[in-house]
Order: sequence, then C-alpha cells, then structure tokens
Amino acid sequence: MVISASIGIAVAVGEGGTAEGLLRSAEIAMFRAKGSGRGCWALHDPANSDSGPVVNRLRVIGELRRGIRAGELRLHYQPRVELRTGHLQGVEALVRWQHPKRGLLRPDDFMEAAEGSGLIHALGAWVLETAIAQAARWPAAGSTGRPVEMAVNLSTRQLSDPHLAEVVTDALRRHGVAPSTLTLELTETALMQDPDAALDTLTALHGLGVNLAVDDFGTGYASLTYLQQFPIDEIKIDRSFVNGLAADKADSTIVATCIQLAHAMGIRALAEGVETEAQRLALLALDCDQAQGYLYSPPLAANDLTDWMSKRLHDQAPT
Ligand code: G
Ligand code: G
Ligand code: MN
Repeated sequence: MVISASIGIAVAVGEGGTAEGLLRSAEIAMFRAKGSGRGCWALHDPANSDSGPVVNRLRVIGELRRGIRAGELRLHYQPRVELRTGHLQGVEALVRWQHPKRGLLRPDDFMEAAEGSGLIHALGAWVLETAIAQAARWPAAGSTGRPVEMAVNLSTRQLSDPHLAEVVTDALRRHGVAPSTLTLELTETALMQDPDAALDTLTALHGLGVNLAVDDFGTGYASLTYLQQFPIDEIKIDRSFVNGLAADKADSTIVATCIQLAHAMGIRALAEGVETEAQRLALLALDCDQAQGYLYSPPLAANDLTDWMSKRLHDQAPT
C-alpha cells in the first residue's frame, strides 16, 4: 500500500485570527495541493481567501450539508416512452436542490461538491428512498395498468459503496416495489473506474432483479470487453449524438451503430434528449426501443408528471 499526503499550510500572522479561520485557510491550501496533482504542499495565500473555485466549493459543501438536513432536495421526473407504441414506460428521477437564496439548482451546480465531499452518500440514499417511495405511489394513480418504472442515477462513489445492494433491497422491500420496477443508471466513467469491483456490485444488483443502464453512452470510454461482461439491460445513447439525428450523417451513423450494438447484445436502446418529430421518426426507423426528451416532456415535479400522465392517457396521443 502506498500512502501519500497532500499538505495545506497556513500561517497565523499577528493577533485576532481564530482557530477555525486558520484551519479553514489550511484546508483551502490543502485542496489547492490536491488540485495540482496531489502528493505536494501548498501555502495559503491570504489574498485569495474569499473567492476562487476552492473556497466556493467549500462553501457549497457546507451549504449542501445543511440543505440535505433541512430537506431542501427535490426530485423531478422525466418520462421515458416506448417508441413503437408511444406508451409511457417509466421515468428518470433527477435531483434538484431548492436553495433558499439561489433558487432551484440543477445537479451541475452541486453534484461535484457532493461527490468530492462524501455527501453523495446521504444525497444518493435520499434520492433512492424518495424515488422508490414515489414508484410505489404511481401505480395506485392508475395510469397504464403496468407499473411506472423508475430510473435512478448512481455516481461513481455510490457504485463503490459495499452497502449499495443492501440499501437498494431494503428500500424496495419497505415500499413494496418489485426490483424489476427499478433501473439504476451508471455512466461509462463510473463503470470503468474499478471495473472488477463494479462487476461484483452489478452482478449482486442484477441478481436481485434490478435493471441496469449505461448512461450517456458513447461519451466515455467503456471497453467493449467489459460491456459484454457487465449484466447490463439498457444503453442510453447520449443526447449529443441524438441531437444531430436526421441532419448530421456522422451522428446518424453513431446512433444507428449504438442501437445495433444494443440489440446484438440482447439489450434495449434508449435515445436521450429527443426534441423533434424528425428525430423521433429517425429513431423509429432505426428500431430504437425507447426515447426520452423535451419532445415528450421536460423533467417535472411528481404532481405535474401525474397530470402529464392522465392528460396523455386521455388524449391517446400517438407520439
Ligand atoms: O437534468 P439534469 O440537469 O437534472 O441532469 C444533469 C445530470 O445530473 C444528469 O446527467 C444526471 O446523470 C445527473 N443526476 C441527476 N440526478 C442525479 C442523482 O440523483 N444522482 C446522481 N448521481 N446523478 C444525478
Ligand atoms: O445524463 P442524464 O441522462 O442522466 O441527464 C439528463 C439531462 O438531460 C438532464 O439535465 C435533463 O434536464 C436533460 N434533458 C432531458 N431531455 C432533454 C432534451 O430533450 N434536450 C436537452 N437539451 N436536454 C434534455
Ligand atoms: Mn441519467
């Protein structure tokens, strides 16, 4: 085992400073040392104590810790639709943070801080719990006859949590939700961080009957060897490729290839970020299984999505 240290140094100059202030300065310097490649030291620069990305990140971490405890997290849900029939197949849960001053924040504003600080475990547990509780509520709303499937995003660090399968099983059992109703979405980057450990965790989860999806497919660097070994049920084709469908020849080829790859592996393909009717028709022609995007609906709060479901049933909309 190789142990290394990143060291942050702060100097107390004169009087009037507090112990907390000094530690905070040292921590800021430590983050800077980590940022410049780890295994080195950095001296705190008093001139840059209240701005800059490191301080901002520390502030976000502190606020997020408080926000999670104060119940400021929300889930929005975006529908996924079966392309051939237009039927609602399920939803993807997407986390939001209702910040008291900054308004409704998207994951881009706080996931990095959550992931880097370990708060991701509390956040991820809340998301799983809330999404599964909501999944248990929706079939009772009586929309399609089939349960509304629930997809939840997992981060790299959640995947390496040895208790993950336990936490998932426990939540499903408590809410009386069938494992096959749940899909866990993982990015290629998360899968490839430690493929052997991921394989063990995914095999355990898949053994429970939970579905597994590779998110943002095509943007990471998953090895096809591993993809073949992982017990995956679905590929989500990244919206950057779907965007150029029907207009850009290269994008169309990539999407077609992803769909063929999924089907050759015996799994389903979902297109993300479908915004236009032309894209929908192109995907239908390519035999893509499912679609998700603004063409159908943006991510919505649970109540609004319930309205969306009943309106859609009522209209019998063909798309
Ligand atoms: O629509 P939105 O801006 O919410 O999504 C941005 C990204 O944040 C998505 O790519 C998604 O993978 C990620 N994300 C959203 N919700 C969660 C969550 O609950 N957990 C994790 N790990 N990632 C999420
Ligand atoms: O990577 P992941 O699929 O988990 O993230 C979903 C992200 O894509 C969210 O940020 C969501 O708001 C966004 N999104 C969903 N549908 C569309 C769409 O049709 N167009 C665009 N541009 N973004 C979308
Ligand atoms: Mn996703």
